[in-house]
Amino acid sequence: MRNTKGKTAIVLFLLAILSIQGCVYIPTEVVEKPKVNLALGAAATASSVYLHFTPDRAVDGDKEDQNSRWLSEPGYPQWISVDLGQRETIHMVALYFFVNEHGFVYYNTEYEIQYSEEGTWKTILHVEDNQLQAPVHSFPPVVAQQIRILFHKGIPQADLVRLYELEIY
Ligand SMILES: [Ca+2]
Repeated sequence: MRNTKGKTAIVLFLLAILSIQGCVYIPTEVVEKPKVNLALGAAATASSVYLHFTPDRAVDGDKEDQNSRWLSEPGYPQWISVDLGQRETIHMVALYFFVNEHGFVYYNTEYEIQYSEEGTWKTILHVEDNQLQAPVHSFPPVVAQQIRILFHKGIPQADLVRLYELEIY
């Protein structure tokens, strides 16, 4: 009888430890798991570069510093391409267009999200009427290593591409 009580006490004690660990551990592991931005720090190239605003500045994770953006030369089309280093399954692209100190957004209205397959660019999504500073585009999963955004048009003030950041999920 005393042994049974002792075993019960030990089991309850272990359950208590497990439940405490569960309370502490599970929320950090399961809840709010951050999404992995595959473009972050990836190799980026572009159709053109204005001044020192190179395309790597659009994959550095900074969406606020005015120096942390890619600028193309004026005129369209323009593109930015990212090499993910290996084939990845992607289903989402987020863009962050430049906002000046007065809150004016220099956004592009028409662009294509593309991936490279056997040396050919294929279009995943053709966006024609964007009006957002930070559009997020979801699409059926695609397996790819090279992703490109091909810009066709912007608002009149966006005579060149001004892109703070490109994220790929
Ligand atoms: Ca940036």
